[in-house]
Amino acid sequence: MKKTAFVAAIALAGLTGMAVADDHLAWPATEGAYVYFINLKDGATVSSPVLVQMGVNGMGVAPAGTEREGTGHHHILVNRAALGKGEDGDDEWLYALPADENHVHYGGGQTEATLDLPAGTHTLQMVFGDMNHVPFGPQMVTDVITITVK
Ligand SMILES: [Cu+2]
Repeated sequence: MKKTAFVAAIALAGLTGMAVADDHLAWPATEGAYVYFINLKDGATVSSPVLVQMGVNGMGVAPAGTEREGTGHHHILVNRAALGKGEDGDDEWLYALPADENHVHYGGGQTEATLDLPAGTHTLQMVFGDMNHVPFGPQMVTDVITITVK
């Protein structure tokens, strides 16, 4: 869907040094908005199921599919690298996030959830996405944190 246009936009941005256009998003992220883990810190030791409270400042939370500018929904990337070039070479920032054990969607508009994780260390990263599950961009993700499940 509109993939050619995205690729062209990237190529143009690369040539001009300008930011990639937002037209792959339903609407752009609100300037100054950000997401954050409310209750988890990098290096924390926790027990499973792991409670995750997800905060967003400057934008609203709405269920997936809700056409309301200035809103989006939370995702957690579990045990995967930060978004970038995917295995197929595509820019992962431009496409809807997959839904699997490494990409958990909170499309109901949840701001709190639990993750069942085995004992050991795990990485988590919050990603805020638009109504179509497309990440809003580097501004709307947290740092990757590492937690230890005891
Ligand atoms: Cu989603």
